[in-house]
Amino acid sequence: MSARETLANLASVLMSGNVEVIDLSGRLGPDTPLLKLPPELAVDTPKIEIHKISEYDNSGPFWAWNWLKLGEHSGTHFDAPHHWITGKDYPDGYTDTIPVKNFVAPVNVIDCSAEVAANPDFLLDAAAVKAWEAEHGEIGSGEWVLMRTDWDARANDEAAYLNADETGPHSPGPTVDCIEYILEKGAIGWGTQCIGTDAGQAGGMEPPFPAHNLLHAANRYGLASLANLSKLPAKGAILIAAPLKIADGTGSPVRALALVPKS
Ligand code: 23J
Ligand code: MN
Repeated sequence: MSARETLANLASVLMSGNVEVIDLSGRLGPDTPLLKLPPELAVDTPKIEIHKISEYDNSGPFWAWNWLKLGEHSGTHFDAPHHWITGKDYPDGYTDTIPVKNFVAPVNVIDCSAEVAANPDFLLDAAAVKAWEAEHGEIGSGEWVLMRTDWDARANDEAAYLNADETGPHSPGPTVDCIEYILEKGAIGWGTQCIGTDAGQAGGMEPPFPAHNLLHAANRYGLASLANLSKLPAKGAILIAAPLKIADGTGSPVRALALVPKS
């Protein structure tokens, strides 16, 4: 089938509803959970603010609009390579220089929700990814790999979302060998449903924060605070996640979408 016919078929299945558009983003506002770094670092991303400019009033009789204050790494967001020191030298590693074709790609969804319900510190390792591939098929070059944990159920409660105690945050993520393995397979990026792409305890891994360290060293991308991964098949969906074209940006909130065949 020609590319033209394929796209015409996509248009018709979209219009018929036989391919659904699933919203993978959480709501972005003052109550969106934000990363808290250890206190010795002293600075965090600022709280999100939404300020009204006008709403059909003396400041603008016919129009409503707001201005925003927010960090790049707020809510459901994209991590660009320049975010991490290991990815600092890629000219195409900023939100405004990444090739746009990388914002649309097939997606593999690895369901870890049962493991995470039993253990919030659950780590997905390379052996588990290989076992998943044996069941569902290989991860292809240029594809996303997402870790489904259903952690988005906690997103309306920052304390539950961060899940921190005196030993630090407790949330699931990848092992070092997991990220090494998906990079070997040519994955375009790695995404999770937690505050960042790394596990809560990843600061103690070697290297620290392996998802950030290794993905961005390889000029690959991250997605964090994804929602609704329970609505995606293991394979067969297309992910659309485009960061704002922030000048020299290191990341951006995204409206992440998935095209999913209706079952
Ligand atoms: C800055 C420092 C450490 C981390 C992060 C940001 C993120 O998770 C992020 O949003 O990229 S772990
Ligand atoms: Mn980030």
